[in-house]
Amino acid sequence: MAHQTAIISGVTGQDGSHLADFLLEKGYNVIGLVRRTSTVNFERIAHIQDKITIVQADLLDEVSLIDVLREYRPREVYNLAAQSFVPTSWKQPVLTGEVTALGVTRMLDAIRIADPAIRFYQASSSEMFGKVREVPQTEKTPFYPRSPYGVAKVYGHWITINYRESYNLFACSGILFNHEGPRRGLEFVTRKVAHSAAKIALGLAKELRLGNLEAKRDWGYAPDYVRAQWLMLQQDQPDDYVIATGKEHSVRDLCRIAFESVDLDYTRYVIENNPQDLRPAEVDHLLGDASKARAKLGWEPSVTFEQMIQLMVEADLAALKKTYNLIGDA
Ligand code: NAP
Ligand code: F7E
Repeated sequence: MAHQTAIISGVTGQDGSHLADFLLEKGYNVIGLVRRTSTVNFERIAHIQDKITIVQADLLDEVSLIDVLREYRPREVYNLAAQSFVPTSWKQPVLTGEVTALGVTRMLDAIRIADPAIRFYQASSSEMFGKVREVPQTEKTPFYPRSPYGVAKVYGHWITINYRESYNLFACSGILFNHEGPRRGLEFVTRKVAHSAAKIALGLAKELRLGNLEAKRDWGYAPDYVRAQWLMLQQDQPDDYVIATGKEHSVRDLCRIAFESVDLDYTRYVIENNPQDLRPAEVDHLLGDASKARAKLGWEPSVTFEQMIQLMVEADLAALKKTYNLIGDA
């Protein structure tokens, strides 16, 4: 496996940066695609910037994808790029569709044109289950997306299957439930809570405004989930897999655990049902069944929800102390 080439779209994102770490460890030559921005946003890949090749390409521009595939001739392409924040998908539904839905077709067409032997991973999402039709959700559960993001991901999922069946591509779709860690964007609820708990513990903030505290998610640890992405592309046959922990927690549980980790009572700081953080249509409850991935990929999660939240709060405490030049414990 030494010196295989892999291309990652979305390498500046949470998963892209973890996948780049993982593939470098495996000896891959890693090519990371970045879209052009007026200022660089390489925070998550700063530690590996000299070990990977960064190339400009955009999911909105198919020629840029074809060119990069022709130039670097990868064995594997991981399509992690997306407009991935659910609330933004109501504010920018067309942009979300262009990137998160049609972007998948552009990448699949680029592969078909440049080299149909390339193995392809599509980042599908538990948001496709939305208003769930059964509990827990498996690869066979019907979809009922509840946001423009979820709808776009359903399109990306089915176009991946369609290109596999139409053109015999080695195309896999990973239906990943929420996964988090210290590199999670600040707007997602686990990081928002971890970061605020750390700020309040350090006396840098007084309150935390949130939306619906009763929503439940099956939250896992991002480095575990990128391992599953890689495993899917190492199989003899392309297939689709649910990746989840099989355990659910509410946003309220998340708050309690995060604040308890800094010896605080969340009820004194959290303001719930903040109108700006409520969604036009909510996904109340997601719980995944990853039996197929466990059996066929030998995949298992390695970090519990409680461990992950503590780890995230600790990482934010350390970063904030450094930023504000604070010394001593919180
Ligand atoms: P993320 O942190 O939001 O990263 C998204 C990445 O996509 C960023 O690198 C972003 O670049 C890039 N991107 C956005 N628009 C682009 C465009 N037009 N062309 C090229 N790149 C573009 O997301 P993540 O949490 O790592 O998730 C990775 C993938 O898995 C996404 O497809 C997401 O929808 C999906 N997913 C995530 C989860 C989860 O819980 N994390 C669960 C299921 C599925 P910039 O840095 O320039 O913005
Ligand atoms: O919300 C509730 C919110 O934004 C989780 C993306 O990676 O995972 C992610 O999507 C829950 C929702 O993630 C706040 O209403 C309450 O019920 O962290 P989130 P998400 O929408 O589940 C899926 C699998 C993806 O594919 C997506 O790309 O938490 N919630 N109060 C809040 N959420 C946010 N963001 N902020 C709040 O203040």
